[in-house]
Amino acid sequence: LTLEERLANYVVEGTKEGLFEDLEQALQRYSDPLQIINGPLMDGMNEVGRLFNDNQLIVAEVLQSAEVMKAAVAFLEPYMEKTEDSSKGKVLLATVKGDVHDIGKNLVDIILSNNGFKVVDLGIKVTPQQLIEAIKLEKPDIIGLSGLLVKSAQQMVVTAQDLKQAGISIPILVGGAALSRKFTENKIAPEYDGIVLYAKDAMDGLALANRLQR
Ligand code: B1M
Repeated sequence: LTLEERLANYVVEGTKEGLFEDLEQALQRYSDPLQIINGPLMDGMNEVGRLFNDNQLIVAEVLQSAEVMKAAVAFLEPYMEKTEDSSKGKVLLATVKGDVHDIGKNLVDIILSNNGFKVVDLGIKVTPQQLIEAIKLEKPDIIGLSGLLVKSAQQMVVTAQDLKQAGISIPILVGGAALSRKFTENKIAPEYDGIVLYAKDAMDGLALANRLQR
C-alpha cells in the first residue's frame, strides 16, 4: 500500500497501529499538515461514511474511526502554521442541538485559533438558549455553527430565528456536511437580521471570517 492508502486505512479500520510513524513520514512529504488531513485522512473518513451508510459498519466502529481521526489531527496540530497575534476577533463555536459530530468543528477551532482569532468552543449539542447566554457573556464578533445531520440544517434555521428573537444580529458562519450555500441563503439567512455565510470547509471558514473582520 502507498503511504496515502495506509493513512486512509487507519481511519477506515479504526486502528492507531503504525499511524504515528506514517504521519511522521507524511510530514516529510507534505509541506502543509492540513493537506494530510484534507487528503488521505478525509478520504478514509468518507469511506467510513460510505460503509456506514451501507450498513457495513456499526456506530461503535465509526466511533473508533473518529478516535483515530482525532488522534491524527492532535498529532499534526503542532506542525501547523500559526500567527502569534490573536487580535482578529472572537468566534463563538458550537455544534448545534441534537448533533454530536465535532471533528469538523474542532478543525475549524484549530484553523481559526492558529490564524489570529480567539475561539470559544461551546462543544456539542448546544441549544439556542445556551448559545444566547454565551453570546451575552462572551460578546463574540462571529458565531460559528456546525452540524452534520440533515436535521441539524433545520436546527440552524430554528437557531437563527431564536437568535433574532433575542435581538442578536452578529454574523453567523455555518458549515457541515448536511448544509449547502443554497440552503444557507434560502432557508437560514432569511430568518436572521445579520449576515449568514456558508463555509464548505475549515479553510473557507477562515477566509470568510477574515473577510468579516476586515
Ligand atoms: Co455520524 N453520521 N452519526 N457519527 N458520521 C454522518 C454525518 C452520516 C452522513 C453518515 C452516513 O450515514 N453516511 C449520517 C448522517 C445522515 C443524515 O443526517 N442524513 C450520520 C448518522 C446517521 C449518525 C447517527 C444518527 C448514527 C446512529 O446513531 N444511528 C449518529 C448521530 C448522533 C447525533 O449526532 N445525535 C451518528 C454518530 C456518529 C459518531 C458518534 C459515531 C461519529 C462522530 C464522532 C465525533 O464527531 N466525535 C460519526 C461520524 C464520524 C460520522 C462520519 C462517518 C464522519 C464525520 C466526520 O467527522 N467527518 C459522517 C459521514 C460523512 O460525513 N461522510 C457521519 C470529518 C470532518 C473533518 O468533516 O465534520 O464534515 P466534517 O467537517 C468539514 C466540513 O463539513 C466543514 O469543515 C470540515 C472540513 O474542513 N465544517 C465547517 C464543518 N463544520 C463547520 C463549521 C464551520 C465551517 C466549516 O464554521 C462554523
